[in-house]
Amino acid sequence: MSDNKSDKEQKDSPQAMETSGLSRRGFLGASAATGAALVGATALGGAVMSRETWAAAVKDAHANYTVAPGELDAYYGFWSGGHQGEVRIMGIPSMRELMRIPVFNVDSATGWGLTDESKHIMGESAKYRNGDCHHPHISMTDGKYDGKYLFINDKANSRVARIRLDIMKCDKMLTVPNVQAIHGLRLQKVPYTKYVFANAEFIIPHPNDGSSFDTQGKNGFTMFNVIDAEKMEVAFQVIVDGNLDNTDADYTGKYAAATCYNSEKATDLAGMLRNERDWVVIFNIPRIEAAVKAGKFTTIGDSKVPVVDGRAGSELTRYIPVPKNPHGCNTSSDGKYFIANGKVSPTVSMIEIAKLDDLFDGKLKDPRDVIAAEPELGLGPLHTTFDGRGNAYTTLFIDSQVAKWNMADAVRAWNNPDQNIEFIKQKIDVQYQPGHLHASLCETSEADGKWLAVLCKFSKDRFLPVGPLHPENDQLFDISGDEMKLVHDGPTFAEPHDCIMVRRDQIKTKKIWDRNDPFFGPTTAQAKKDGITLETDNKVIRDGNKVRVYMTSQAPMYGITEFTVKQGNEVTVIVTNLDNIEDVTHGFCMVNHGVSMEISPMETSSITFTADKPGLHWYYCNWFCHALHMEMVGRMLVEKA
Ligand code: RUQ
Ligand code: CUA
Ligand code: CA
Repeated sequence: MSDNKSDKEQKDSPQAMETSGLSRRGFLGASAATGAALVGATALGGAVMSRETWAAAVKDAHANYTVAPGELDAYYGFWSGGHQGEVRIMGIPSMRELMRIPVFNVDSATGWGLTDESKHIMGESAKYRNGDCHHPHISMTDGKYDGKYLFINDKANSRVARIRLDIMKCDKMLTVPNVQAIHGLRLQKVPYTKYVFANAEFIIPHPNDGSSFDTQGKNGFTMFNVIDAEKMEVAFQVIVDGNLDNTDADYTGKYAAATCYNSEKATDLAGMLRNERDWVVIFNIPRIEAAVKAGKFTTIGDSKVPVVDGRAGSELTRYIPVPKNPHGCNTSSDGKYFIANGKVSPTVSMIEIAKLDDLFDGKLKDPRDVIAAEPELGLGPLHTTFDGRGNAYTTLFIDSQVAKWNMADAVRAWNNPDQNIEFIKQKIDVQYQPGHLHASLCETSEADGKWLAVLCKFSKDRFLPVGPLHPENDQLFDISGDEMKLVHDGPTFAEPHDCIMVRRDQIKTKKIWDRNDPFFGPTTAQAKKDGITLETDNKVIRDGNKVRVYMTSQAPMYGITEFTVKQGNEVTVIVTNLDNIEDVTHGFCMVNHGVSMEISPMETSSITFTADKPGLHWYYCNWFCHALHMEMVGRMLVEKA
C-alpha cells in the first residue's frame, strides 16, 4: 500500500480489495466460506492508521513514556525469536533490546551450539542447527512469577528448553519422544510449576517406522505431553483425538486445556476446515496422575514414558465443541475462564472453569453447558490477554485490530440477547495482522493492566524498506487508562510469536559467575580428573589423540600464548576467566577453525575441534575487554602428522 493516503482511502482502495479478493465485511457470518476466504486473506491490509495519527501518538508517547538514557525499565520482556531459534530480552516500556539468549540456534558471539557446555546441554539434538520457538513462559509459585526459569518450545525439532533466569542461559533441553512438532506450551501455575504442558501438534502413525502411513485410524494420533519442570523429563503423555494447537493451565492446579483445529484428522487444508466445530480438550491432571500411579498406562517403542489414553470416552479428559479451527487458549487472570480464540470464527468461547468438576463427574451431560459465553469480536481472533480489571484484549488478525472487551458484560450480553449490552469497549488499529498479544503479568493473579505488547506479523510500509524480506512490527500500548494508547513501534527480526512481561523486581540475575555453577560442571569434573585447578593452572594435557589446553584469561592476556599439537589431534581449549569484574567478558576465537566463544567474569568455557591443518594458527579474544584487546592473542602450532 502506498504512502500518504488517508485512513478511508487506504481501507477502500482497489488494491486492498484486490489483495484480499473479497470485501472484508463480506464474509463475516458466511461461515462455510470463511475458511477458504481466510486462506486468500493473509495478505489483506486490514485497518490502516495514517502517518498523521501515528505521529500524534508518538508525540504523546514521548512526553509520557520515555525511558531516558541511563534510566532503567520497569519490566523485563522475554520475546520468542521464532524460527530464528533464540529468546530476546527487552526492556519495557522502552522496547530496547537488552540481550539475546541463544537456545535452538547456533550463535557465534557466545559460542552456543559450538561450546562443549552448550552441546552437553543440547544433547543428541545439538546436531540440529535450527529451531522454531513460539511460547516463552516463566515459572510460577502460587500463581505468581517466581523468576526461576523460563521455558520455551521448539516446534521444528519437537523440543522443550529451560532457561535459568539468574544467568539468562539455557540449562536444559529435552526432545519429546514419539511426537512431532511441540507447539503450545504453558506452565502449571498452582501450587507451583511442577509441570510444563506441551502440545505436540501433528498426528502421526504409531509405530512411525514406515510400516503404515495411515493417520486416520486408531493408531494415528498425537499426544499432550506433561514434563517435570525440575528434572526436565517427560512425566507422562496423553493420547488425544484430533490434533493439538495451544494450551493453558488453570489457577487451581487441576485442569489444563488445549485447542484442536484438526478434529477431522485431515491431512489437507480443505479437510481441516470440514467440520463447523472443532474442540477444546480439558485434561484432568489429578486423574491422569492417579492413572499413571495405578499403572494404567502403556509405553511406545523404546520410550519408557507412561502413556495414557485420553481419547473420547476416557475419564481423564473432556472434549468441548467450539466453533471452527480455534487457535489461542488463554486462562483469564481472575481464574474464571479458559478462552478459546475462534480464528475462522469471529467468536471466542469462554469456558467456565468452575463448571468443569460437574462435567467430569457427569452432573453436566452436555459439554457445551460449560460455555459461559461465545462473544463475537471481529475477524480472525487469535489470542487473548487480560488487564486484571475484568477486561480482555483479543487480536483480530484479519481486521488488523485489537478488541478490548469486558468479560462480565460479554456473559451478560450472551444471557440477555434482547438487551443490546455493549461488551466491546474499544477497537484499535494495529500495523498489521497481529498474532499474539500480551499484557504485563497477565498470566498471573497479579495482572496489572499497565502495558500491552501486540506482535504484528506484517510491517509492510512501516519502516525503511530492507528488501523483499520484511521485519515484523511489535507495538506497545499503554492500557492503564480507559483507552489503549499506542506508544511504540519496534521492527523485529523473525519471528516473535509470543512474549512475556515480568516486573523487574521479580528477576534476580548474577553479575559474576559462581565458580561452582553446574552450567560448566562437566568441564570442571574433567579438569579435576586431569589434576587441574582451573583458577590457577595453565597446562596442556595430552591424552592419546586428545589434547586439552587449560588456560586462564585476565585482561588483556591469555595464560597460554603458544601451544603445540599434532595434525589430526582433537583439541579442547578450556578457558577460565579470572577477571572478577562486572562486564569484563573475554572471547576465544581460533582463526580458520570455526571456533568462537564467550568467557564471562569467573566463567569456564570450553570448545573442541580438530587441528586438521599443519602450520601456525592465531587465536584471539573476540569480546572487547581492554585497551589492549587487539593484543590479546596467541598461537597454536600444528606439527605435520
Ligand atoms: S501460536 S499467532 Cu505458535 Cu502462539 Cu498463535
Ligand atoms: Cu579479552 Cu578482548
Ligand atoms: Ca477443523
